[in-house]
Amino acid sequence: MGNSKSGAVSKEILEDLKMNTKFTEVEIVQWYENFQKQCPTGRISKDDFEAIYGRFFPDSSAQTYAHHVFRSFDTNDDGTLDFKEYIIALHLTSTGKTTRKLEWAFSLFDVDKNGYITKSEVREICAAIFKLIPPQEVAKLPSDENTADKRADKLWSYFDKGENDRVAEGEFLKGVMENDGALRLIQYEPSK
Ligand SMILES: [Ca+2]
Ligand SMILES: [Ca+2]
Repeated sequence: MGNSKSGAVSKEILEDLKMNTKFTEVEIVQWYENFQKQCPTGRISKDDFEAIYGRFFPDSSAQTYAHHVFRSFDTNDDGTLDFKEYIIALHLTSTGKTTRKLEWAFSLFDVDKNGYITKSEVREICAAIFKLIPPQEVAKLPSDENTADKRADKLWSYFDKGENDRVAEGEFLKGVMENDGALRLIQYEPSK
């Protein structure tokens, strides 16, 4: 029990984060201090997370997507993000086309966490992604991806599966790594 109020990030978490992210010790320590200031309880609730996320998408609705992102980061399923979950989240969403990022994308699409992605899960996440896209950008999308369902159909076609089949993690990673089109459709990056 002793030093739990010391305010420093624990050695165990520090080592773990240094190993699992590209962040340096100095960065991690700094973020921990910020995290503690903004979040004295040491936990981010789902509502807080959705509010933070929403600020990045002022012209669209980020709540549904943020809900799924939160679920994918809350790895211990306790309904809050602790510092470690938060930093892993930052890391995964700020890096490029890495295997870890794609593994995270898989967990985002695997809504019921059963280790497989179904077409209906793809539809659900595509609908959430679609709400992130401001209307003026939707108007410019190609005709085969300008609705959530069309986007889901197009993305699903890269995995070469039937409507009722399911996609395992390895198949998902392979499909996305081998097809830039699929990589583009699993995410939405604001255009500026
Ligand atoms: Ca958690
Ligand atoms: Ca699933």
